Amino acid sequence: MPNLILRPSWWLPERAVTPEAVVLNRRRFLAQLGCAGVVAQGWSAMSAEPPLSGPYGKGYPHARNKAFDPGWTLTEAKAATTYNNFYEFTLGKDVHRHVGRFETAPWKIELTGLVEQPLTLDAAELVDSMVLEERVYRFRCVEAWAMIVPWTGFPLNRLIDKAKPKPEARFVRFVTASKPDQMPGIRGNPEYPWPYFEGLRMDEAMHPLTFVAVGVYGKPLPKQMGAPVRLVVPWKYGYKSPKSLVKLEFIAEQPKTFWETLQPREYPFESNVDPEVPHPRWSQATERMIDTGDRVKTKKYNGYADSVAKLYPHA
Ligand SMILES: Nc1nc2c(c(=O)[nH]1)N[C@H]1C(S)=C(S)[C@@H](COP(=O)(O)O)O[C@H]1N2
Ligand SMILES: [Mo]
Repeated sequence: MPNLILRPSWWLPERAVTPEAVVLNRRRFLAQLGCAGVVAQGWSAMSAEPPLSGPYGKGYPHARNKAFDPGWTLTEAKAATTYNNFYEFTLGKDVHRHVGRFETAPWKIELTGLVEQPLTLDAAELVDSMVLEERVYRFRCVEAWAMIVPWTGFPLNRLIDKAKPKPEARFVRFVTASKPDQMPGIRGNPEYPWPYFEGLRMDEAMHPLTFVAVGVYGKPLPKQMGAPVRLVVPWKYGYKSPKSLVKLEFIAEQPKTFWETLQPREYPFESNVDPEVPHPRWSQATERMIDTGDRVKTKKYNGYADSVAKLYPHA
């Protein structure tokens, strides 16, 4: 029954289907009992630390931008790099175990469509050409989990400016990598409309919060988090932050998105974080921090209302 197969993992609220929080808390409990050594070994055995090689490793860590450093406690790097969504590899959270064959260099990114200056950029050259900064953002998945991570990168508007969009360009369509030989989830789930694709309004794409991440936790992005180049749109649900980008297409009409194609009622184009608008199958009023298991209140626009509410005057 295709409808069943097409159900995303968040068909159930993820807290109901994953024992992750319990596992993490149990580890802390064991550590308090004096089993810290065993615990640490467990962590390193599961380690997802990427090797610091390749063309994306220069200059780390980059200076943190004080304007985006509210002093929040960061999510543990181990949790953020081992609990991921990247369906091209697996529908499970252990993406880091499935990315071994994924080659992220060389890598091309194309800017095309309604622009004065169509461009095809080498990702390593692009990263080298940009002034990189670190920003601490909250990140909220529609599955009601959240994290606070330091991304390294640059505002998307600096990349868009290079292509000089025409006035008719009202939307940006983002297309991500499709490498079936390297991404086992693509062949494993042929019902999905690969490649993964997303979209933003032009004013959302140009907003200074909208960020192109090339690193996290002071290192180049690990493959499972979307190497070499991904989007981060902190006031929208996580699926609006496509990973491993290969194309930005400037267009006049609102594009369809990957999840909207599958479940339009559940994953509409705009998808701003809103505690008062429940997902059709669960509440969005609270969220679970992926490292501590703490449950906290969800904030409108994921806490970024002061910056972005003006984009949505009719909301
Ligand atoms: N290409 C691609 N990008 C993607 C996804 C995906 O499956 N494929 N999942 C999205 C979802 S649902 C979330 S919550 C975030 C997860 O980002 P993280 O694993 O770095 O936390 O990536 C988003 N970007
Ligand atoms: Mo998500």
